[in-house]
Amino acid sequence: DLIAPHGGQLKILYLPSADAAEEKVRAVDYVSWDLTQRQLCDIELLLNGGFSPLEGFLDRADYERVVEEMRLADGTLWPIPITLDVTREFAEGLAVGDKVALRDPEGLLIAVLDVAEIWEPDRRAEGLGVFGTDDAAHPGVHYLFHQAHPVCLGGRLHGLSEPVHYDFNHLRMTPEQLRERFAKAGWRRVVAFQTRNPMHRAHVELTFRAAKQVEANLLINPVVGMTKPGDVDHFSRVRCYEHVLKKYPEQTTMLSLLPLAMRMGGPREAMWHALIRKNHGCTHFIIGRDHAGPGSNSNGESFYGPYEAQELVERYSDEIGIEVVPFRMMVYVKQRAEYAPVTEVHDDESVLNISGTEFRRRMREGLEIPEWFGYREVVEELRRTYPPKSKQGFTIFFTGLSGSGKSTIANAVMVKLMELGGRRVTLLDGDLVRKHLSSELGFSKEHRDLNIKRIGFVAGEITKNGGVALCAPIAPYTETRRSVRQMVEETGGGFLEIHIATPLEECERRDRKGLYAKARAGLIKNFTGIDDPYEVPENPELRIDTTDCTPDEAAQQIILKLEHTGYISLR
Ligand code: PPS
Repeated sequence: DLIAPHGGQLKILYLPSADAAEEKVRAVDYVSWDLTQRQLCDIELLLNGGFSPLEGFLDRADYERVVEEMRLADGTLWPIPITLDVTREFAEGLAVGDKVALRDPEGLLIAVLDVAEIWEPDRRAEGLGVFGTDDAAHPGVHYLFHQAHPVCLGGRLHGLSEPVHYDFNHLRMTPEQLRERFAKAGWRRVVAFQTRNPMHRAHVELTFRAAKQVEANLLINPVVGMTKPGDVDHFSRVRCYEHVLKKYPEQTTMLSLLPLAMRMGGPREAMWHALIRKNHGCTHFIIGRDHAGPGSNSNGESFYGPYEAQELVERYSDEIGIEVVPFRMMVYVKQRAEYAPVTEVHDDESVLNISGTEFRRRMREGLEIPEWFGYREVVEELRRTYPPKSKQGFTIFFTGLSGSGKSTIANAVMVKLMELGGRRVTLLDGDLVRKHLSSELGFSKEHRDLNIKRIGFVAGEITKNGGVALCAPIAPYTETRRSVRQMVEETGGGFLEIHIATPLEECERRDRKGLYAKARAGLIKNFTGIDDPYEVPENPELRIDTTDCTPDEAAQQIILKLEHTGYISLR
């Protein structure tokens, strides 16, 4: 017999197919709510029994007791509030007793909610109760204060269709499916390992030891719903887990993905994780150092102690029904050439460790990752996702007056990059853009901004896909240039602003296109530098005055800058 779910019974909330078909027809007349990304994760685990014994989104009485005492109104242990938050406008059109059609972003009808209560949560009290803080540096608190909607709908759920996934479907198992797999495999004791990070040798050592210690089989159960902002994307991680799975003795270990939206709630979240794994048929749950840790608060201190999660869950060990396997941090002991819990290292031994920050730095700079730290296949997989700077895309954004030499230099840089090879380069010269992207625009402030933002969008796409975008518009406004920088940097690629600082007198003396003469004569209005402003960049990556330097020299300076910053390697 497998372990009983939390509350005794697996609460699967899907309607039988005939009822579901009828309800789908009736639901045409219900008001619809488009589920947010977090709600979509929550509802998947509500409907498939992952959150048993919950039968819907919490009402106020449940919510308040969960926040204050970690219990539902009926006394059942439950650490994290699962609520359906909606906008005030949406709630105003509703009454208790109404039905709401809950849809995914594509409009697919996932479930119907019987509205039993419409109420307003106290987000500060929730932060303090659930996370122990109202500091918005905590990602869970930040979500409550800045992303969550102000009104909650409590009530029972009736599931109609499973949330759709297109990725790794063979690895996504519901509590029912996992329980079936365990039963078939004859696994009676299963220890679950929760993770939101790529797994390296230390993780494999830890899980392997945990499984041996409690004489259980192992379930690697990574979260693929929502994790901490900035984490490695789940696509890359799952490919890593698939490599890691092969490191365990055959038939001992399974991999299943959990569509959970994490709150980074430390101790309470650890308790939640344990209950969810119990619902999935696991008998044991590993809690290591800083479980579901949210990082540091506004004063740079940890929100929770490194083993606070273990302590909390152990306090409730009688009640939670799944056994916790606490683990100290694993470190590599040089003399023994193996991993050990930090508490088992002798005074005369030295340990090796690479922090997450150091690991990311090495990846970024294309440096070596030692064999003792990471499996070769995993490191290679991560290198595909995080190529070194010399393989990442970047944007060079030239700005300067008309006739300052932007296009000429951009062209020279393009040719030099092509000479080096290995990079795809796109030139978004001012005139080219005005011909192909912005032909309907003039030179008002609004039109110039629109023009620059279009350039920024295209440059961002090119950069994201590993290419080089060379932009050469006048871009006279600081604020607009800043927003382009942001657009490009958000893609993870590089951004270099280069001010071609040739003075107005020199540009006007050259007057290649004869435009300055026309502007002076009043034939062209709002000409930059004459009767329209140019805001000089304060901190460009490079400033070049072409009065006494040739385009070739200017381009050479830029190439050297790229080499210094690591985006190209001249060998
Ligand atoms: S902006 O402000 O960044 O949107 O300008 P941009 O797209 O770079 O276009 C500048 C080119 O358009 C020609 N031109 C003018 N420039 C400035 N002000 C006015 N009123 C104007 N009218 C036409 C000019 O040739 C600019 O080309 P470059 O290559 O900069 O000399």
